[in-house]
Amino acid sequence: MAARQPERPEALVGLDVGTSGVKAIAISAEGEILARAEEHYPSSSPQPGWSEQDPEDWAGASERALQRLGVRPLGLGLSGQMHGLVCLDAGERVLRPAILWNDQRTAPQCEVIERTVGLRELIDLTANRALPGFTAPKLLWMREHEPETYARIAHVLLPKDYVRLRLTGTRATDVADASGTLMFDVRARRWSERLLDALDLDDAWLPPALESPARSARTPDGVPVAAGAGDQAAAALGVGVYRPGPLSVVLGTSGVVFAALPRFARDDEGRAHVFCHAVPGTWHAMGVMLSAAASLEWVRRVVGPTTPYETLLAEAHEQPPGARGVQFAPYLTGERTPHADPDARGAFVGLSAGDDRGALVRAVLEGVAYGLRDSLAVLDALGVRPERARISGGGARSALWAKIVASVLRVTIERPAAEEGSAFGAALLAGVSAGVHRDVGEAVAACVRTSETVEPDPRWVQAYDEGYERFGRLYPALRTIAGSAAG
Ligand code: XUL
Repeated sequence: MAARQPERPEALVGLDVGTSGVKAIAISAEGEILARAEEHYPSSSPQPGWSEQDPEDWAGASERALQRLGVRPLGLGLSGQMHGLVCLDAGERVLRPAILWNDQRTAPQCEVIERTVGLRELIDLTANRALPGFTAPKLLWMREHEPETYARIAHVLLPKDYVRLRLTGTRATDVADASGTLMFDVRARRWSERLLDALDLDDAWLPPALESPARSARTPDGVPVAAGAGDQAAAALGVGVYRPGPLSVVLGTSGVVFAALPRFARDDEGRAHVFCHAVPGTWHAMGVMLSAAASLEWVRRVVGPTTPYETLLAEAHEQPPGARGVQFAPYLTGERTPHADPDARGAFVGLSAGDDRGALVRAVLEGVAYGLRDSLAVLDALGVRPERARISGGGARSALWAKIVASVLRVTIERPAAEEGSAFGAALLAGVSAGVHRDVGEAVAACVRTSETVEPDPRWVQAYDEGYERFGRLYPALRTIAGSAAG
């Protein structure tokens, strides 16, 4: 007699469609991680500053990762890289490679948008200013540079929403992800007809925008699929930031400082992103730097491509705070918060003959932390004054980096027990959508735990206050030598 297959366990499943790959996790109703699977895919940069991916790669990788989990999903939640433009024709076929969040080609279109609509009016309508990573400027770029393809657009989707379409046949998005398109009235939580009219974009292209825990569709097997969230809102839920309290700090490819707001608020100059949060009826603000862990990856590639990260970080640990005066401007791929400048470029300054690899790596870790403090300063203008932060993202695994960030931001850092960030947040939304949890607050209370805290080092805080003051002079100085360092 054939041996009976063991029953596959029931689980809540979260899927994060990221930039380097997809991550799928399966958790129990109490937040225990039952299974995880990752699948990777390439990006391409057909011209300097461009960043594209094939949406079919996301769909294939998602299907494989979900399969590999080996569970019976009670619910599925989606999260993903934000702002990416996926264009489909009337037969729901992909028209061109997706243009991603870190693509910098649309600076001229952003200027046109802010001139046509008016900066104040734009911030009134969308709560944000036009930034090259956002979705609407990419549509304007296509209209100008690829008019034939543009003429065939019938549907516009965000990255994770294309995966939803492939898994369920349903076109839908959520209000948190829609907030990053620049076509969304963030205060009213719906597409902005006035903005779409002003830019002459067709509202028929856009899918319904649902609150994040709402049920958007079912898979052919009947599994309910939550609307989900952009990766930053999902990462915040995944570390328990669902209402005002601790910040969410992410040290991923990009670096993020994120705060749940007590009520809708916006920055009059649009320096902070103000988006809908993944908790119905609430908002959040965040600052986004484009190269956080990406800066560490870069310096490793340059100074020690075969050296393990642990070795480089140990060498950086040998350095005093302030890296003996070496400073790093982390603008390798332009910047968003607070400089909104796709042409900004990175630099090392203050080098001495005695400086070694450890000094360079330490300066990179510190330069990224100063960039995060710039974002925190922007949130401060909205009344955000946190004492604690929850940290996630690949860079958060470094104890040294966590301590530098705690000391530069002057906050106590709490490390979540589960490192999965966005995928974990997506699984919590799956729990609400499947009726396992009543609401997001209950899902967070049942599932999110912290494992350790990292306090600011009092001996480092002063060095970093001084270092931050000098860091503030770096970007304006680099601008004065535009064409070389500042691009
Ligand atoms: C958020 C943003 C990035 C991407 C990266 O505004 O652009 O965090 O979502 O995945």
